Amino acid sequence: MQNQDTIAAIATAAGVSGIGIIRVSGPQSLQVGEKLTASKLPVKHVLFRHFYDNSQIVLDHGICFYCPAPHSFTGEDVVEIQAHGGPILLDMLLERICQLGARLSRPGEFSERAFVNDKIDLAQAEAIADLIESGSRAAARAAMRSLQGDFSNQINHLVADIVHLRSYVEAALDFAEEEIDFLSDKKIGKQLQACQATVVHILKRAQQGRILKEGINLVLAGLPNAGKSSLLNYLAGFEAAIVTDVPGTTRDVLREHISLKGIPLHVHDTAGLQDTSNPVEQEGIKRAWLEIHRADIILLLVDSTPGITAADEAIIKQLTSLNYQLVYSKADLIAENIVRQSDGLYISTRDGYGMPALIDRITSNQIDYNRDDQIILARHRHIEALQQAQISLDQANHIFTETGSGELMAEDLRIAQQQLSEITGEFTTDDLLGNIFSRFCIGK
Ligand SMILES: Nc1nc2c(ncn2[C@@H]2O[C@H](COP(=O)(O)OP(=O)(O)OP(=O)(O)O)[C@@H](O)[C@H]2O)c(=O)[nH]1
Ligand SMILES: [Mg+2]
Repeated sequence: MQNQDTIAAIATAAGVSGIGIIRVSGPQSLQVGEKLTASKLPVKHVLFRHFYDNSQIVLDHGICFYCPAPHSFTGEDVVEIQAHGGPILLDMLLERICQLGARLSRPGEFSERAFVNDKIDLAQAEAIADLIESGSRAAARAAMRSLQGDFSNQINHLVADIVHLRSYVEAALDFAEEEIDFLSDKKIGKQLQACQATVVHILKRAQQGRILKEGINLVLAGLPNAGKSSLLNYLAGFEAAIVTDVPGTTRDVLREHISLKGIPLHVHDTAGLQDTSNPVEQEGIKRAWLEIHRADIILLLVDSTPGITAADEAIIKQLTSLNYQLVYSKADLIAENIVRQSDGLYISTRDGYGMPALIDRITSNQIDYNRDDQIILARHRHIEALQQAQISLDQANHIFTETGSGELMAEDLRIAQQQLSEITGEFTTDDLLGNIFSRFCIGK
C-alpha cells in the first residue's frame, strides 16, 4: 500500500549531541532531499552535502543518502540526513523539510509503514520498541531475537500446523458420506496434542520474557501485624513503610521497585486483611485484594507465635487458585526447638533468618538465566493471545475426545488460528494498530 504523505522526523534523542539524524519517508522524499541539498542524490550513495534554507543560505552540512522503495526500512523512498546534533539547528532543518513537502510524523509512523508495507510483522515492529527500551542485556538480546523473526517464526509454524489440522478435519466433514472415520485416525489426536504442547512451551518462554521486561509483581498479604511492612522494608533496604505494633497501620498499597538476583521486582505492601467497620480500612482491604488478584506471587505472612489461626485459614481459602507462598514471620520469637510447620518458610526481619530461602523461592522458576536465549520478550497482548489460543485448543481436544464433533472442533481450531495470527498482525483492527504504534517514539 502506498502512502501519499511524505513524513519526516528527528530520529535521534532530544538534546545536544554530535550528530542529529532526520529521516524522511514517502513518495516525495527524493524531491525534498534534492531541494534541501540543491543537488542530485544518486541511489544508495553516502554523500557529503550542504543543507540550504529557502533563501539558499547554508543551514548546515553533513551526510545524506537516498534509499528508493522498496529497499528501505519503511519500504518507501527514504532520505536520511545526518547533520550536527543541535536541537535548534535540527528544528530549522525539519522546518525546511516540511516546507519542501513533508509533514511531521506521528509516533511510530515509520515502523507502522514498515508493517503496512510488509517489511516486518507486528511482533517484529513491537520488538523494535522493546529493543530501544530494553532495561537489561538479556532483554535487549531477547528483543533482537524477536526483531529477527524468532518469535514470529514460532507463531507462524504453529499457525501452519493448526491450518493443516483444520483442513484435514474439514475435508473429513466434506466427505462424511464416504465414511472417512476421522475420529479413528490417531494422527489427528497426536497433531492436536503437539499443537497444545507447543503453545504451552511458547507461553512459558513468553511469560519469562514478560517478567524480564516488566518484573515480578510480588504482593505481601496477611492479617494486621503479620509483619508485611517490616518485610517490605527489609527487601527494600530502607524504611519505606511505617511499622508499628498497632494492627491496621498500613492502609494504602505501598509499592517499591527493587531488584533481586537481577530480576526486577515490584513489591506491594498491603493493608492487613480483617473484618472491619472502619471505612478507611475497608477501602485499604479492597485495594489489597485487587493487588492480590494481579500478583505473580503472593507472600501470605502468618505470625509464627500464634501460628495459623482461623482468620488465616479464611484468607488461605481465598488464595487456593492463586500462586501464593505461606511465610511464617517473626521466627526470632519462637524457640529453636519448637516443631515447625513444613507448609511454609520461616523468616525474621529482625535477624534476617530464612531470607536467602525466601529470595530463592521468589526468584526460582521465574527466569532461567542459563537459558535466556530461549526467552521471548512478550507483551501483555501476546500472552493474552497465547492463553486464548491455549483455551481454544484445549476445547478442541475436549470435543475431539468426548464428542467427536468435527464441526465444533474445526471451529475451535479456526478461533485458535485467528488468536495466534493477531500476534503477528495478520488479523488486526485499526484500534489495535493505533494503540501499538502510538506508544513508539517519534522518528521510529
Ligand atoms: N520480633 C519480631 N517482630 C517483628 C518482626 N517483623 C515485624 N515485627 C513486629 O510486628 C509488628 C507489626 O509489624 P508490621 O510490619 O507493621 O506488620 P504489618 O503486617 O505491616 O501490619 P499492618 O500494617 O497493621 O497490617 C511491629 O511491632 C514489628 O516491629 C520480626 O521478624 N520479628
Ligand atoms: Mg503494614
